[in-house]
Amino acid sequence: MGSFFGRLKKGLSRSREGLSQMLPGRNVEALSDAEWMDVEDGLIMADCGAVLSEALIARARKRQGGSVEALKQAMLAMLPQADATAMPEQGPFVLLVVGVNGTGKTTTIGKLATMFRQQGKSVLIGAGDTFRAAAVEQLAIWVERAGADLVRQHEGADPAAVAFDTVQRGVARNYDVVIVDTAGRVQTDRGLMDELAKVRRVIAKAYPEAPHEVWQVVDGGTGQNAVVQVDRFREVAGTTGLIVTKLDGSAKGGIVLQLAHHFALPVRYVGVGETLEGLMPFDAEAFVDGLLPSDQRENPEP
Ligand SMILES: Nc1nc2c(ncn2[C@@H]2O[C@H](COP(=O)(O)OP(=O)(O)OP(=O)(O)O)[C@@H](O)[C@H]2O)c(=O)[nH]1
Ligand SMILES: [Mg+2]
Repeated sequence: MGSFFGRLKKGLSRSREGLSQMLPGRNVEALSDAEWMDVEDGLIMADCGAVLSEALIARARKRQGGSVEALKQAMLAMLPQADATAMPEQGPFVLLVVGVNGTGKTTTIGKLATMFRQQGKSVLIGAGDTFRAAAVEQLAIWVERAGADLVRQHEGADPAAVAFDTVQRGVARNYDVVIVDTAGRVQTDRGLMDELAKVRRVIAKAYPEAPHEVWQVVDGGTGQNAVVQVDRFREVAGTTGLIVTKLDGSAKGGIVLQLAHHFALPVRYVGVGETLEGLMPFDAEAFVDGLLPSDQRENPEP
């Protein structure tokens, strides 16, 4: 756990350093108008977006002792509470994973499969990215390592058919968890977005309760475009939760706040690395702490 927070903190260091210059320090009781304006600029630079940044400042200023602590509380209040993912009492939990190209879908599925296996659950994965043989191979490696099972078809097969097969088999063989991978697609590609809608429809034909969740994987370094991506995927695929990856890189963490707030979607997990340990359940408090400069006296940085 320690290393996770370390990596998250390190990943968010750019945003934090930017904000540090704007924020006079966590102990300052009340900031001046000019200081608050600087803070607002800092939030915008950290990818929080102009509208949310203004709202955060307004909320923080309303709170007693309108300080960095008040800003933190305002941020926390804006993050929807993510309850633990509800597992169905009977039948498999079916998860569809969607998103733009290269955001980390397949890697994240590998990590999730491992996590579910470690919890003692049986896991079936569908290789719904049939565009490239390499995509299936990449998934197959993760699946084998996790000790999960894979449903695959030939290259170029209909992704909806793969999804249908996977869910049908998952139900028939009583798996605990079924996860369907999909090819990356840009939200402006009409044909591919229609295809995704079809994948979703067909999953429900195989098992009317499914999918229980549709998680969209977003690259934390995407910036404002992430808002457009989530907007369109939600419309087409019915996104129910978000996974924000690559927060160990040059991502500016404000996008997490912005997405969670704008769409009222829970952030389920965050990715902070390419390896297995690089996926962790989202912890709002740890995240906000990573984003904001810490109080140097109480909590010195290593
Ligand atoms: N640093 C870092 N890299 C990540 C993270 N998650 C995924 N990656 C890397 O991002 C790259 C793309 O990951 P994939 O899992 O193939 O992404 P994808 O969404 O399945 O890609 P397509 O199927 O091509 O759309 C790989 O090199 C991953 O190792 C993360 O949290 N941090
Ligand atoms: Mg992939």
